[in-house]
Order: sequence, then C-alpha cells, then structure tokens
Amino acid sequence: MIGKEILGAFGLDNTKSIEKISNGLINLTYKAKGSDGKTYLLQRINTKIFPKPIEIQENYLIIQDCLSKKNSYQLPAIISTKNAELLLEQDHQFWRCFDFISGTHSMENAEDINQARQVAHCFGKFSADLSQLQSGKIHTILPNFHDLRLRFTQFEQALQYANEIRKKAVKSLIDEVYKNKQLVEFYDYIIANKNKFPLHILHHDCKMSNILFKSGTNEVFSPIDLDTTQPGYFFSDLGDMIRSIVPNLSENETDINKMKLRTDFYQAIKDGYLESMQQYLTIDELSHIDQSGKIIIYMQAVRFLTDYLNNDIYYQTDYPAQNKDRAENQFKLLFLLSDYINHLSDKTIYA
Ligand code: GN1
Ligand code: MG
Repeated sequence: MIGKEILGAFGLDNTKSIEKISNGLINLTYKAKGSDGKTYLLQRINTKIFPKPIEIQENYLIIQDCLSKKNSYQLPAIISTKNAELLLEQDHQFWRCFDFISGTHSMENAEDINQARQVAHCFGKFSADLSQLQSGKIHTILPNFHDLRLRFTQFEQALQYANEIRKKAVKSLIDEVYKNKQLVEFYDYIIANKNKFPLHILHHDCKMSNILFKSGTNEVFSPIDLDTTQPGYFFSDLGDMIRSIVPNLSENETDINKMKLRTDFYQAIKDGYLESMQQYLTIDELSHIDQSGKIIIYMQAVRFLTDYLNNDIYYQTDYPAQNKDRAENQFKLLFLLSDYINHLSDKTIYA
C-alpha cells in the first residue's frame, strides 16, 4: 500500500479510496480518489528497469507540449509534488502522479475491426505528430530497447548460465529461437542500412490498454504510458499492435491450442497505422511492413524465454513457469502469423 507521506506529498492527504490497478508487468499503479472528488493515478516507477525516472517525466512534458501545439492529443496532466517536483523520491523509490481524466476508460482488447483500426490510427498519429522532435530532443529512456541482436545475445548469455532443470524444460523453445534466427539477420540488415530504415519517434508499448477512450462514444481520447517513447525503427509500434491485438488470446493464456489469428484485425491495424504514418515511411520500410509483427513477436518470445532462463528477474510473474508459458504462447503466435504472411498475396501493396 501507499504510505501517508507519499499521498501527502502530492496533496492527497484525505483520500477517499485507493485501489491498486494492474496495468503491465513493470510499474506499480494505484487509483486514488481525492477529497476534492477528483481521481488521480499514482505510480511507483520500477527503477531497476527505468534507472533515470526524471528523464521519463522530462520527455512527457516535451511530448505533451509538442502535441498540444499541434492541436493533437491532450495528455493527462502530471501532478507535481507540493514542492513543485515532477517526482517524489521516498526511501530510494520514485513516485509520480497524474490526473485521471474523468469520462475516459481503457480497454484490454479490441472488440471489432473498427476499434483495432482506431487504435492503430492513434499510435500512428502519435508518431506522425511527433516527427519534428527527431533531432535528438528527447531522452532515450531505454537504450537498445528493441535491439533484436542484443536480445538474441542476452538470450545466449542466459542459456550459458541457466540451471539444467530450467534449460531442459524449454528445450523445444530454445530450438524455436534458432529456427527463426533469420529475423535477427533481417534486423542486422535494417541497422546496416540506416538511409533505408531511418529512426522515428515511437511509443514502444502499443497495447490496447495504453489508449484512453471517451466513455459513451468509445472514441479515442489519447495514448498513455509514454515511458518508452523514444527513437526506434519502423517495425516496433505496428508490430506490438499486431502482437497484442491480432491473436484471440492474451500473452498470459496457457491454453494455446485455442489460439487463432484474427486476420481481419491484422488488415485493419495495418490500414489504420499507415493512414497516419505512410507519408513518413520510406519505400523500403513499406515494402517490409509485414515483417513488423514477426520481429516483435519473436523478440517478445525471446525476452520471456531469457527471463525464464534467468530465474524471472525482469517480468512480474504469478507462478514459477509463467515466463516459459508466455514464451510458448508467443512462439505459437509467431508460427501462425508467419504462415499467414507467407500466404498473403498483397504483401507489397503499400510500396
Ligand atoms: C512490458 O509493463 P508493460 O506491460 O507496460 C515491457 C514491454 C513488453 C510487455 C509485455 C519496459 O510492458 O516491452 O512488451 O511488458 N516493457 C518494458 O507484456 O520492458
Ligand atoms: Mg508500459
């Protein structure tokens, strides 16, 4: 629970209620009702993963300002501490507070292709509207975050030091990493051809629940959780939406025999994203656009598997084999998506 001093530091001395909300595998998030009747979001930033939280807050203000000047999305306001600080440091932990915009809500999954298209259009527009920030104005919060070569190297290191029992339990998944290694080589090709594949400002965590919708109409209000907004390559945001929205099951689902691709959602996401982003992408990026989902799903599978081999030091887990199950889930998704894309007839229609 949150201590009184923390609430007090943000001026929330007499909160009516506090509720922990689960959003994500990294930070701890609470919703608090203040005595003023307003709702606030309090978050403890995981500094093992985000060692410089102040840079996240600074980026947020830059992004907020840029979007507001463009009459684009209105982001939830940061609530400063009583001492006018963007963060509260308490016992070596960092807390921040946001205004919780009333009349909005988030959703875990897209119900229909129209919603999927709206989500993709929103994250695309977010990047498009930030395209002028490219000149290194914002901090890179997680260097090499979506660096697939590095993720592969980290996997091989984990494999080297993993205990035999865990290694044996994931033998078939380790084989999958090597079977799909051409994706790591494709990533190397991207890095070696920076003119063809330039950097863009990307959100880097484009799941459905990171968008606020207006209650009632279900129109998009704004993207949220901008912690990882930083420069990256064309595949990241589109790929993450494909990863998290196209399957009928979540990454935590263990009954993966039930997994199916919602292929109409795939097309809707691609269309919605390109509607906003096409003019900012090169011919090479457009002609490889269908690699996006594959790269990100593979990377996520490798990351879950690496964490399992490392005895679960990164992602929060509810039971011991959860990272193994998540990796298995993601490899199944990669298999289904690769098969679908191999049979697509309009692979390069956007090029
Ligand atoms: C992490 O905590 P959350 O859900 O916002 C991770 C993403 C993964 C996601 C998988 C900083 O994000 O890259 O896609 O888990 N974020 C970080 O659920 O590692
Ligand atoms: Mg996140």
